[in-house]
Amino acid sequence: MSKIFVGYTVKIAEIHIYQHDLPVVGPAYKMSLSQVTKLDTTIVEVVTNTGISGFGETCPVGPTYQPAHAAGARAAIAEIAPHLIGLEPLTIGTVQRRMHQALAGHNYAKAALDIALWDIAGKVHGMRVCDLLGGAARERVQSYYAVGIDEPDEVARVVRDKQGEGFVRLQIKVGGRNVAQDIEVVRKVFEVRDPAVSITLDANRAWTTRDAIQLSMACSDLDFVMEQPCATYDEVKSIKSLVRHPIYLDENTVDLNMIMRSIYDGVADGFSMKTTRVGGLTNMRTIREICQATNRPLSCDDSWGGDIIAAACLHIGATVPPNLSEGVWIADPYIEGNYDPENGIRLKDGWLDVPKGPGLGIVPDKSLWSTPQSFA
Ligand code: 0XW
Ligand code: MG
Repeated sequence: MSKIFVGYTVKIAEIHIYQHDLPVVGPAYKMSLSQVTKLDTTIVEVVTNTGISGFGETCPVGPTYQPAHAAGARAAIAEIAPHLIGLEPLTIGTVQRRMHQALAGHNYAKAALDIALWDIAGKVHGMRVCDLLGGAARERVQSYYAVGIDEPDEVARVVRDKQGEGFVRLQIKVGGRNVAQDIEVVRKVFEVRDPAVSITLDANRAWTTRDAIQLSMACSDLDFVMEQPCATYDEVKSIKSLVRHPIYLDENTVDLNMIMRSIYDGVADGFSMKTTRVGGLTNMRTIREICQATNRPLSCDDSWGGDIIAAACLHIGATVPPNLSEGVWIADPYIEGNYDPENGIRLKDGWLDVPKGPGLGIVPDKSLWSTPQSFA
């Protein structure tokens, strides 16, 4: 039985589901197969009988980045929520099992609830989520900037600007056009890039195996990582021995099974890991351990979202051993404002400070969000 202080059993009393719009500041955010101008985020609040509430968030970057969409997240959470009322939020495994009994799949929706449970646990114990997850390896974690699809000169300009701001890693979006144009972009990028800055090319599934092999051969003198070059795991596996560059998987890594398989097949040299895709912080903690045991670098990201998901990614990201950390991506440079004006997660010179408060360390202004759909 989970108790706080004087023998009080913590129980889930209410669950609220909020919606909020996060417009992209400036031009559309462009990836190989999609572009977005406004994102629809979902926030859950899990209220306990103690007065302590936990928050979670999930925000697919549009409906085609992965098999996930904003209305789907809310529908899935609404399906699960009634089954969780009365459970003890500190027994996260028990709540997880009940979630799986209530609904198969939909990890990206369950993730928001899982994050809220960790927030509650932190607040109940007076500890930060990163410390509950094993302890922060450092108090400042590098982020990375994703440079959208554009013309070679414009991509090179952004690379110059962002490395000047202090980013130590840049992700360049490629794919969705003739591979000769991608090769031109890559060459331009390496004309201006500071050798201390690491470069990843993210095709977001768009290259054919032919494109990936051609680009890798044409740029064999340049040091970059290729992220999610092709659509399916089998395609990526088929090019692994033919390309000259390390491969990180992103969209293909939907669960722990796939992650382990990609390591033991020798396909994944590392991961661009999305917290909501894999079901939240509980599974991210396991993935961190798998990556540590097999020496695979990983980033702790999500596809989009505000302070709550950013804080969740930062807390788990802070626990990754620095030699294996590829940083924490957050949407801060592309969105305006914070849910928590004081403790909200903001980039400083390409780096992120781990929040100091209990739980996720975010005290959101709920008045920013829609009227919730509530369960009690
Ligand atoms: C750069 N990200 C982490 C954020 C975008 O939404 C997509 C993503 C990726 O690596 O694919
Ligand atoms: Mg990616």
